[in-house]
Amino acid sequence: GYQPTWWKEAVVYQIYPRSFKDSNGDGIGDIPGITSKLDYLQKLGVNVIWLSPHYDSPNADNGYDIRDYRKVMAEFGTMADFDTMLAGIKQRHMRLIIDLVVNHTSDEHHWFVESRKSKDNPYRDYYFWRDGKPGPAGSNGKPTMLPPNNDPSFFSGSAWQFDPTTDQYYLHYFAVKQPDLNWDNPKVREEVYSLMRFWLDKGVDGFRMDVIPLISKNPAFPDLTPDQLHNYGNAYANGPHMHDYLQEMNRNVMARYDVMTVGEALGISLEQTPLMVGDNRNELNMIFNFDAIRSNRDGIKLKPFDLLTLKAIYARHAEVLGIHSWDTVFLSNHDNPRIVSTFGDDSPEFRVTSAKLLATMLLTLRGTPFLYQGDELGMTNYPFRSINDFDDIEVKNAYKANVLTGKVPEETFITDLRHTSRDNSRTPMQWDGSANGGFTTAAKPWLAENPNYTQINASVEVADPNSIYNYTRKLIDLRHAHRAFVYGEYKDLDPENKSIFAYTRTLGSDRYLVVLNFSSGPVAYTLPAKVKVDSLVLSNLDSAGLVTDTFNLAGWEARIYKLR
Ligand code: ISL
Ligand code: CA
Repeated sequence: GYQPTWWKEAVVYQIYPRSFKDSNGDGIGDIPGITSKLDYLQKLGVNVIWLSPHYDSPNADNGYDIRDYRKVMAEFGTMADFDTMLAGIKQRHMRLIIDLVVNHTSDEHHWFVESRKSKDNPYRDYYFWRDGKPGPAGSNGKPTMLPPNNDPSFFSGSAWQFDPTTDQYYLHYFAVKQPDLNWDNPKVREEVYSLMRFWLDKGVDGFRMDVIPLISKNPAFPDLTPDQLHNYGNAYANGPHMHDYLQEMNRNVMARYDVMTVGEALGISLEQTPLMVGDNRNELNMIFNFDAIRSNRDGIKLKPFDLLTLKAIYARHAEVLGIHSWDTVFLSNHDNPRIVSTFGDDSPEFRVTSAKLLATMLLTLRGTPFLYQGDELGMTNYPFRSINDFDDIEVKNAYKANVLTGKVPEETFITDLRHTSRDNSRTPMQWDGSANGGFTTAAKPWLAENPNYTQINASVEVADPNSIYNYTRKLIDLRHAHRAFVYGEYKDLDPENKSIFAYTRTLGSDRYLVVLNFSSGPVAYTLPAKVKVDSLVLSNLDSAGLVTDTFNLAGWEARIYKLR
């Protein structure tokens, strides 16, 4: 069976600090704000917090562009504030993992400021600098300059930026202000390991590693083929030394501490996953695969949700990862729209029930569950109307590249982004019914609060025994109380059923059944003859008391049974 460890048994809660809680009235969430809400998190029952970047940053990409890895972002507070927060987390028997963003830095990081100065600067090789390619002759008869290759940036345009100081281009897979670090330089790797130790020595319990599969590049930078251009994330991932560097990092850093690591595995297939997280690989503990969370997406367009596809993904995970590779379960984060609006039904009729069903699934599937802030309240997507309502650099750049050039009609663009924009999940937490949802005392938060905060907020939900918050709390208790939900074998009872997701988790004689109606209409579901129900453990509707072999499930009903 599995080797038990704390991070397998954890329930993780992601905090996006900018949007969590503002303590000083400047409209921006901050670290003292987080500290003031630790009791709320402890009561919910989560035991690991993943904090999105809290480091000094000019915020081209909300902190995913780091200027100083050893400093706290001034808007978020001071190092003393961080230490107080960490102590408060430990006092409550919770743990903290922080975001490690080391595929790239900010262009304002001291290393890059030096690097761009001259070709022989000692920091030149910390980044990728290349000559351009001569293009066709321009209007003045002289050849124009083209980027070194055709790599696109995730945030629109070329991944190469020309820098007139030395007449060369530098690589940036993300924004122009996020130059990629050159991991082939051993000095860069030592710098990274050293900054990791700096935070671990303070007592943090591990890292979520941003776009970690991109750290190793082919230094020849060949052009991508038309096929590769279709999914350039896959082409960028899994470079020639990725596994060497992760193993080196593990030897130099992780092996010396009791830590949890989770890699954001952009571009890694399920088949490649055991090579990163296998228990004899000494690389990472677990990764985020994007197969499930993007199963109803086609770029920025939403595709209809298909339960069969989702079930097939979870079945394949169990098969491919087996008992030697640990998994994650998540359907939301700061890069994706709200879970209930995307995988549930956020209409007034079904928002509460479907949000509870999704929580039931996340907290009973195999793998460490990750909840995103506000999911426990059933927070929804934001009603974006115009480009001015957005903040995200990904949206702004795509608008320039696609709408302003006439390639995509404005209305189509806004409609798509209303469903898929990252800003949907970045609107501030809805703490209570007062102005700006109690997030800030400023007249205006950095990003508008969802106007539905008057109904959907923590103060109402903590007090209501039937709220999504209190239901999530019960689920977390249940997962912590029964190891079958953590280490139990997973079996999908009816993979071909289009509206019902029914599965068992079995650890020795401890057996549970989870039945989820992924549709808004009533469905009758008959259990396979050999599955014998003992008693109802938890349900998101109170109609579910009866124990029979045929369940009459209401729309979005979810039930957990103990089996005989
Ligand atoms: O969210 C995406 C598209 O909508 C992804 O392409 C995303 O950019 C990708 O998963 C990488 O995400 C991570 O690195 C980015 C940062 O903007 C994201 O917030 C972060 O999660 C660059 O650091
Ligand atoms: Ca603040």
